[in-house]
Order: sequence, then structure tokens, then C-alpha cells
Amino acid sequence: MTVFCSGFVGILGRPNVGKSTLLNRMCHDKVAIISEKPQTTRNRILGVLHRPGSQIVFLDTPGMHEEAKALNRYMQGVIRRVAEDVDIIVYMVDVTREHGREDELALSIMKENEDIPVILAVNKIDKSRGERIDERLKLLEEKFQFSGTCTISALCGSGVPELLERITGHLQEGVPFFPEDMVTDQPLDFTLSEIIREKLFELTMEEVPYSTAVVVDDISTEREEIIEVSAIVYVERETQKRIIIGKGGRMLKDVGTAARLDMERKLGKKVYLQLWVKVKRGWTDREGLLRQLGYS
Ligand SMILES: Nc1nc2c(ncn2[C@@H]2O[C@H](COP(=O)(O)OP(=O)(O)OP(=O)(O)O)[C@@H](O)[C@H]2O)c(=O)[nH]1
Ligand SMILES: [Mg+2]
Repeated sequence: MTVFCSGFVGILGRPNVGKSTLLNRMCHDKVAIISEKPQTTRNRILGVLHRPGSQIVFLDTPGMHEEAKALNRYMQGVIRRVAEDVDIIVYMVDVTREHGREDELALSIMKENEDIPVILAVNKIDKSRGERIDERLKLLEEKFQFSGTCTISALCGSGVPELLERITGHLQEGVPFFPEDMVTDQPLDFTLSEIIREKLFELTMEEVPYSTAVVVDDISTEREEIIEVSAIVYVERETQKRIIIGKGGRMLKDVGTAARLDMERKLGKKVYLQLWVKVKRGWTDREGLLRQLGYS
């Protein structure tokens, strides 16, 4: 009799290394939002890979960083809880950037949970030379006892099958945690709010994307042919509200159109999206407001 194997795999690493890109590739679906800017992911994002004889539950995390605002502390808490709770960790680094303090922080968290096997995934090899990749592997292997190493391109897919095989090798006999048609545990309002946040990360600059939170406050499915969605974009200051609305409402319209098209692709239905912008002064550093905005 063949045994069924399953397990939880945490994806950890500093911001912008490609964790969410890897999650989406592993699950064959766009479960997590992605952007060129660091600190895009703020929550634990779950994605399931169903294969004959096994199920792997991936947990994508925010990038490891040191800022001290309440929102950043919340994100660091998410990372710690995932790092303590999973069966296997995939630790990702970006070979195009130097090893730094945030990598050291990641290594120290993994050292605190020394019974969890860690597989090193050196990412973005499509943008690097072989010797640079070898140097990074050598440096990291001197710092930490990895259970396996892989060099990958989460964007292009090279090395990902090998990483999957390494992960599978660490799975234990177990039950499937999710039914076969389930790729994520996200409620629809969260998925839709993240799509809007992704467009804000794409289209706004400097501190603005970091000062935004999105809450979907109404989803109406009464009409068969169209889903009506209403969402509020919260910002920290009046000036940011003006930027997000833009001249003649241009920016908000662009964010809304891009988000609506993605929602329609995801839901396979027409979407009518209404966006509102409101100020919640200094919300990123106020615990009570964070909870109201879903970061709890
Ligand atoms: N060239 C190249 N770019 C990549 C690769 N993987 C990810 N990227 C790009 O790197 C950027 C960051 O990717 P994300 O997946 O959002 O990174 P992340 O680690 O989830 O970032 P945070 O959520 O901010 O921690 C995006 O522009 C991706 O397209 C890769 O293998 N090669
Ligand atoms: Mg991410």
C-alpha cells in the first residue's frame, strides 16, 4: 500500500526575495500578490499543492525586516509564528543582493527552531553569474546547517522541480489537510482587498503604498451576471488621500480599473468595483486601528 504524505512548509526570507512568486508557482495559481517593492506581503498567505500521494501546504510570510512600527511588529509576529509551527522551512535569498542584516535576522530565527529542517533556495539565478551563486551558497553554508540547498528562478521556474523534490523528501506520512479543490484558505473579501493593494503598490510611489490598507466592506452577488464590490482604501494622511485620488480622480480610476480586470479574471464574472479613500491618521503605528483594518 502506498502511503500518503503531507506537511506544512514555511517560506521565509527578507523582503523582495521572491517568496510570493515561489508560492504562486508551487500552487499553480496566483494566491499571493507580488510587486517590485519590498514589504508587499503583510499576512501569512496559505497555498496548497495537491499531487498524487501528497499534499504540501505552503505558508508565505512577510519579508524579514527590523522596522518598529506597530504594522511592522505585526508582520514580524506573523513570521515568528510560521517559523515555529511548520514542518519544513524554505529559506529564500536573492542572489542579486548582498547578504545583509535582514538575512542574519532570518538565520537567527531559524536557529531558535533548530528541530525544523531548513532548505536553502537561492533565487533569481536568471539574473546572476554562476560564480556569484557559488559564493553565496558557500557563505550561507558556513553560517547554517541546511538540510538541502537549491538554486532557483521562481520567476522562470528553473530549479523549482528540484526544490519540490527536496521538500517532498522531508514530508512525513500524514493526512490531506485540505480538500482537492481548495488552493487557499483566504476568504473572498481578503483576496479582493489584496488585489487592490497590489495595484496600489504598482501605481503609487515612495511611502504611499506602505501607508495604505484596503478593506472590502461589501460584496453583492444578488445580480447573476455581475458581482458588485465596494472597498475602502485607508491612508495615514490627507496628502496621501490626494495622491491616491490623483488629478481629476485619475489615479483612483487607474487603480480601480487594474484591480477590476484582475478580479474579473479571478472570478470569471463581470465586476463592478467602487473604491473610496479615507484617512485613518497614523494607522500603521496604532494597534487598535491595525485590528480594525484586519491586521490582528
Ligand atoms: N529576475 C527575477 N525576478 C524575480 C524572481 N522571483 C521574484 N522576482 C521578482 O522579485 C520581485 C519581488 O517578488 P515577490 O514574490 O513579491 O517577493 P517577496 O519575497 O514575496 O516580497 P515581500 O512580500 O515584499 O517580502 C518581483 O518584482 C518579482 O517579479 C526570479 O526568480 N527572478
Ligand atoms: Mg511577498
